[in-house]
Amino acid sequence: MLRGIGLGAAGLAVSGCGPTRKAQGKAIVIGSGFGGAVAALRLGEAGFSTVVLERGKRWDVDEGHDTFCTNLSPDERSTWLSQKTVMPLGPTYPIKPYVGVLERVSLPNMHVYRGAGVGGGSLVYGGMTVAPEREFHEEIFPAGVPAEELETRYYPMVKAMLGTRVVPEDLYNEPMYTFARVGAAQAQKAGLSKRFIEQACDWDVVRAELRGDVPKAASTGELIYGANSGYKNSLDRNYLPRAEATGMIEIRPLHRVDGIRKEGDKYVVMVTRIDEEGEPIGNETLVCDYLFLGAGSLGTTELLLKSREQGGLPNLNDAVGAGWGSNGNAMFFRSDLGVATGHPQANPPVIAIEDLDNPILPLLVEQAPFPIGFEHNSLLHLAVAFDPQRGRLSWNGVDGRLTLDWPDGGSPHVPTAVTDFNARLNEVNGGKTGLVNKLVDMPGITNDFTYHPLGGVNLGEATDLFGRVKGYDNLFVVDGALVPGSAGCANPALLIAALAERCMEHILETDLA
Ligand code: FAE
Repeated sequence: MLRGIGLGAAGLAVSGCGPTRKAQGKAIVIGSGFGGAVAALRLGEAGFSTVVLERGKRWDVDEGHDTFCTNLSPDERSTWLSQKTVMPLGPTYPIKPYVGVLERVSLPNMHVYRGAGVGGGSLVYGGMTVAPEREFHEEIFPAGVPAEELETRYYPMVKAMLGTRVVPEDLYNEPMYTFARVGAAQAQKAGLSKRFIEQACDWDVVRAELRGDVPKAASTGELIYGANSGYKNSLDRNYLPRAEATGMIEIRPLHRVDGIRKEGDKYVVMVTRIDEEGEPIGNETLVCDYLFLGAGSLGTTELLLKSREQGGLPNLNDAVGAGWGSNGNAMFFRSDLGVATGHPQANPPVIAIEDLDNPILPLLVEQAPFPIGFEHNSLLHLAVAFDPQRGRLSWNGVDGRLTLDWPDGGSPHVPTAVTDFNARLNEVNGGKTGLVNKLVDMPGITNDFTYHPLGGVNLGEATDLFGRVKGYDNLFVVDGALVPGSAGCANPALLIAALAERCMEHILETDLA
């Protein structure tokens, strides 16, 4: 049975300044990343007229293949509303403020990178689709979130939608993956094993790049600012178009949510419409019966904390903001390897080195490319540590911004674990930590950043075991804010989407039935 269809049936109303429009629907989803896209599709399939509010713009790859800018020549399309480009490593460039795809949020002692646009983090992500180790899952989640349920039902569901596959052998053996093969061989020499990572990647497009049928992107290392060849199976190519195809979902880009208020049994959502320079061009006030937060770990936590402080959601409990983690991210080079690691170097990353018995912290060390246009005889790694460090996010009403308590210098455990890993690899292969030459100066281990912000509205603490926010009916969290600070030596997108699938299935069967 279809529910909530028809003009006015769903109780969405609009008021405010600037051009106004009449909106219909019963549910609102805030954000169009992994959690938001899953919620949108499942609401649409269930017949709920739903509006998805997304602060960023659409980034459709078309036949012009000029949707995104490149790593080596970044322009304003790279970065969310900033005077300069952002990147954890390497030079930055002046740009004019624009609603670009990648944002860096600088909190005390921690820079958080996140995507912006229709598709959220999937526009900028590496497509690495990794499930948490079973033993780590059990440490992270309360007993009512069984690993087995995710492994048997929801991970396969998400992987099928994202079209994940490990790198085909012909492509792995191309010169562009020399760095991955060198990394794997050096790990093996140190007694560690490599793992092929499933990728949300259309490998036929990568082959088309090599034939010259489409412009190069994967094969020249494009990833973090988007990919013009269309090799990435981002959410705007699977979940979101399928959601729109239900006829029940309207995605509104360039709609930034500023606050939420409970009024009677409805939710009032305050929205600012922005132009491509980020300037406000109108306000809207939307009203709905069911509200799904998918604005990401920082975005969702911020909206809840701010709305509590401003009186819109006074009943939120004290767990909101607690238990935030960086998923143990660290980036580092091993250089002076005395061996060619290849140029150009391709994305997406295809292998990881398992160091799960590291004496300090379990590590999954991903072999990333460093595509800077010349041979540099080094390897760039992204480590994902099973790190117990947690911080608390809070809303600073005086400055009107989110803040975080996080140790100066970052989590103390992660660099120690990485140093131990490096020592073992360098001992048998040669090489040193860091990369310094006349063109590049990147010493040491970088761990004052994360690509994987997690938590803030943790499952079982700020919500129940299905994302229902404690203190409120019909208010749900479906994104990375639910994950208690770590994805268990795994990149988090698969876990986030799988949890969203689980929450949506349960919520649709019970609360929205
Ligand atoms: P997310 O995807 O961030 O979506 C939130 C959406 O909400 C965004 O589109 C925002 O623009 C929007 N939004 C935020 N605030 C508002 C607001 N106030 N009003 C309206 N809209 C709003 O959240 N993960 C992997 O598993 N594998 C990888 O290979 C990988 N690589 C990555 C590489 C980079 C450079 C980065 C930055 C991240 C990477 N990640 C990867 C992490 C992954 O992208 C991230 O965990 C998920 O995207 C988080 O999903 P959420 O649904 O929580």
